[in-house]
Amino acid sequence: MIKVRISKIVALISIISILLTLSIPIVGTAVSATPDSVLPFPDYHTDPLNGIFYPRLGTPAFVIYNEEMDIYAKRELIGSEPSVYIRSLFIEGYEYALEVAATEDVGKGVLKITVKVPEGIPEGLFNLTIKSGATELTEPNAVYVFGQKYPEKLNVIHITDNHYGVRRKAKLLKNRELFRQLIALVNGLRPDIMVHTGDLIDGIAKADEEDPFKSMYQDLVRLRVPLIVVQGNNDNTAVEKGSYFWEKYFGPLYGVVKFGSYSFFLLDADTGRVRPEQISWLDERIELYKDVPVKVLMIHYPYHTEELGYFHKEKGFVSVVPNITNWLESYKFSLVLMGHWHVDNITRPPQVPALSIVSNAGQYDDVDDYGHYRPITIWADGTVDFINPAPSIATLSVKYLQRYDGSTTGVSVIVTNKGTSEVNLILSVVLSKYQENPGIENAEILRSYSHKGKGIYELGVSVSPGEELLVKIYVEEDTTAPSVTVEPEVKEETITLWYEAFDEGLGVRDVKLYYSVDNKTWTEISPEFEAGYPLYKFQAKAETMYFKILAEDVAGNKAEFYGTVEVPSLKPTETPTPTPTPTKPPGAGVPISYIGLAVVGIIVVVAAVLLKRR
Ligand SMILES: [Ca+2]
Repeated sequence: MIKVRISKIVALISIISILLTLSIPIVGTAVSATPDSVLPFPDYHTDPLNGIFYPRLGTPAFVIYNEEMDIYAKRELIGSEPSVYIRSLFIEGYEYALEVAATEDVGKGVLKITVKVPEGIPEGLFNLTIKSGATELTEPNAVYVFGQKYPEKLNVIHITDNHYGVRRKAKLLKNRELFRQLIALVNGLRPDIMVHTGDLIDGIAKADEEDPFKSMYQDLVRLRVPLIVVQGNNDNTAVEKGSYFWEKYFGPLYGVVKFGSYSFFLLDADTGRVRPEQISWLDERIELYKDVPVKVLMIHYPYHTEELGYFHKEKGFVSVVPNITNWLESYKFSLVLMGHWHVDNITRPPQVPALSIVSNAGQYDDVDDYGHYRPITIWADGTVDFINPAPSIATLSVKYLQRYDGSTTGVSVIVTNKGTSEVNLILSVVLSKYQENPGIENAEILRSYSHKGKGIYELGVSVSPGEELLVKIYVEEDTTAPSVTVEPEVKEETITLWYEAFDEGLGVRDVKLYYSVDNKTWTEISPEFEAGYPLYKFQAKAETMYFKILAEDVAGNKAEFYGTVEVPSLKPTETPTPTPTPTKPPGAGVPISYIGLAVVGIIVVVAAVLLKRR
């Protein structure tokens, strides 16, 4: 891992130094060192992952034909006259060029590129690409094209408090699974925008804990709907430790997204500390857009009850809540969206100056309290309709059993509707190959394209009340059994088997785990649920314990895997004994072809774990 990182950094440095050596002049009018006071984002503390400061994955641009759009990129990465494109795998033409109208150095290492959106680009969500010489910068899901005009209303889904994590902790892994299902459902329902009010990530423990941000980014790239997001106090744990992963992966800490009749102001509530600089910054933008009919404030902390402000040397704690309520009153905000409380809470005028909605959490809070999302309609005149209480994926859910990223020949999806009305969903799939007429069950193909050999599909699925559908799409019959990686965790005499199952074709349907003392008699392990996540645990009764995993894919292909765990506390003497090679019990009748490799893999994993523990 370290080697990879160093080589990437070296590569980036060399690209940058080559660009500097060439010292190609920046095109356009050079208005150097006069920072534009109304940039839509504040100063960054670190470089954005893709060299683009704005628009971003979390603060996209919404555009119509013949309109100008400002793009802000890292000046030193753009060596020659830039060209700008928007691209989407899910739109037939794939790539569309935008016309560069002007470039301008706005200071602090930022280059502004003004582009015009030509007519005829299909409506939809695109990646934004800046090309300049050999450099290509791409920010995913950063541009949404509405077409001829902005819509009369926005269908929005509000999600908040997902507490996503990747560490081996039941709650984090459950929350990750729930978030992935929420992304799939939002894509399925296809609103105009997904808005998120923070705690995307659960609090991190160490300054270099970048993995949850990186993994979240990879999940957000799968969105087929533009996302506007502001950080919460848990996301802020990274900032507290000096790591600006939020800026690197998602967007600025606060900012504004404005288009047509709509404006969204993002207030970073930190952990309740809001500096006066941020208030002045937002003051200026709100005043600038005072004539925009619809104003929405997005903030993690409910401003109407929580204390927000900063400490002043002489004055002590200074609250910024009066500033917020003054904005809502004076500029006639239509809506305030919030999270943090993990409950639904609706407060209306005259109790508060603007309709204030706190939505229930996306994370796992209890057996019947998880995976919430709230559909909201915002009209161009400022009227707001919403569903209350916030629905949950316990009622309507979309669960992909397979990666749908172009790495497999098939994908299956379980769609469940426990509600009272029929629901129509759009499911996106990328397969490793394209076929005009792939195998398909329980869905119809709405659109399909071939891109560089991959198969791009959008499926229409209708699911009746009380129905559960297994949707399948495949370009090859699935004849390969799943594979499993296992890492046993030994704590005293309790063994937890952490596993991950993969499949080449349609996806894994079922996994069963067993243990044995003698490698002959097997006991199935019933999962213990912690925060809704199944943990497979058993008690060791001997120094060497055996485990077995049976995995089955959606096509019915089965595989068995075996392994051993050494339990140091049950060792009779200090003399080390050799680990017996795990063997398949005789007479199980499983084809050898798919056992051999897996067993070797598990031995390696177990050995590695044992070595690490010493
Ligand atoms: Ca398979």
